[in-house]
Amino acid sequence: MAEYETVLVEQRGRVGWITLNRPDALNALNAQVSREVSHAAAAFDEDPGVGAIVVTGSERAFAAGADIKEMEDMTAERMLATDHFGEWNTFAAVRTPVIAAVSGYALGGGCELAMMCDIILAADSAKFGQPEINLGVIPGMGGTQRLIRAVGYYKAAELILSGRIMDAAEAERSGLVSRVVPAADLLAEASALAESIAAKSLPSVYAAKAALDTAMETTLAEGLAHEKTAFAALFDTADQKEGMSAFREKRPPEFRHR
Ligand code: CO8
Repeated sequence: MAEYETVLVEQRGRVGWITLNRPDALNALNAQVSREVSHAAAAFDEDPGVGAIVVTGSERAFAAGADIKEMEDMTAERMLATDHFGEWNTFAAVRTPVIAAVSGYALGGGCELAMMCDIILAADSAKFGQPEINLGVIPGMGGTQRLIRAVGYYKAAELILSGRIMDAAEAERSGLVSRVVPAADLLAEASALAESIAAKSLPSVYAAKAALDTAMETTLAEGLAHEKTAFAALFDTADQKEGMSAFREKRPPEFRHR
C-alpha cells in the first residue's frame, strides 16, 4: 500500500477505509489531502477485493473545509491554470460505492466531499454547512450543484447564501443524510453498512451506482433508458443466475464476482 501522510488508509475485509488525519487543522483539505484521498480511493477502486469504501474523519471534524490558509494568496489565474482541487474529479468518479461517515464539522469542502460520496451516515454530533460566503467566496467543489440535488433549491439557497450551519437532525430531515446514529456507534454502523454492500455482486453494485449517477446528470427519459439497458445486461452475469436460483432454493446467494 502506498505511503500517505495526511490520511490513514486501511483495508478491513472487503472494505477500504480512508481516514482524514490532519487533526491540527480539523482535517482541512489541502492539495496533499486531495491528492492522497483521491489516490487511495482510486487504488481501492481498481482492487476487485474491495467492494465498498468508507471515508471518515475524527470525532471533532470530518473536514472543516478546503484549507483556507493554503488558498488565501491564490489568484484567479493560478486557480484556473492549476485546476486547484481537480483531483476530486478522480475521487467522484470511482465505481465502488463510497460511504461518508461524518462526525463533527463537515463544512465547505468537507460538506462537498461528503456529497461526492454515495451515502452519508452522520453522528448526532455532525454539523453541515457551506460557509464560504463568509469568506468572500462561494462553494467550489460542487456545493452549489450537489446540495440542490440533495435538499432542493430553497434549502440549498438558504444555506449557501447565509452560510448557516445545520445539525445532524436537520440534515437528515432535509435528505442530505441517510441516517443519524449516536456518535459512539458511527464507525460500527458505517462498517456494517459497507460490509453489507461489499457482500453483493460487484457487477450489480457497479451498475446500480452508475444508474444512480446517471439520474443526477440527465433527463428522466434518458435515465430510464439507461436503467433498462443496465438491468437487461445483468442477465448475462453468473451472479444474476445465482441470486435468483438462491432465492428459489431459499438459501443465501454465493456471488462469484465479489
Ligand atoms: N482551513 C485551514 N485551517 C482550518 C480550517 C480551514 N478550513 N478550519 C479550521 N482550521 C484550523 C484553524 O485555523 C485552527 O488552527 P490554529 O490552531 O493553527 O489556529 C484549527 O484548525 C482549529 O480550528 P479552530 O480553533 O477555529 O476551532 P474551533 O472549534 O474554534 O472552530 C470551526 C471550528 C467553526 C470549524 C472553525 O475552525 C471554522 O470556522 N473553520 C472554517 C470553516 C470554513 O469556513 N470552511 C470553508 C472553507 S472554504 C472551502 O471549503 C471552499 C471549498 C471549495 C474549494 C474549491 C477550490 C477549487
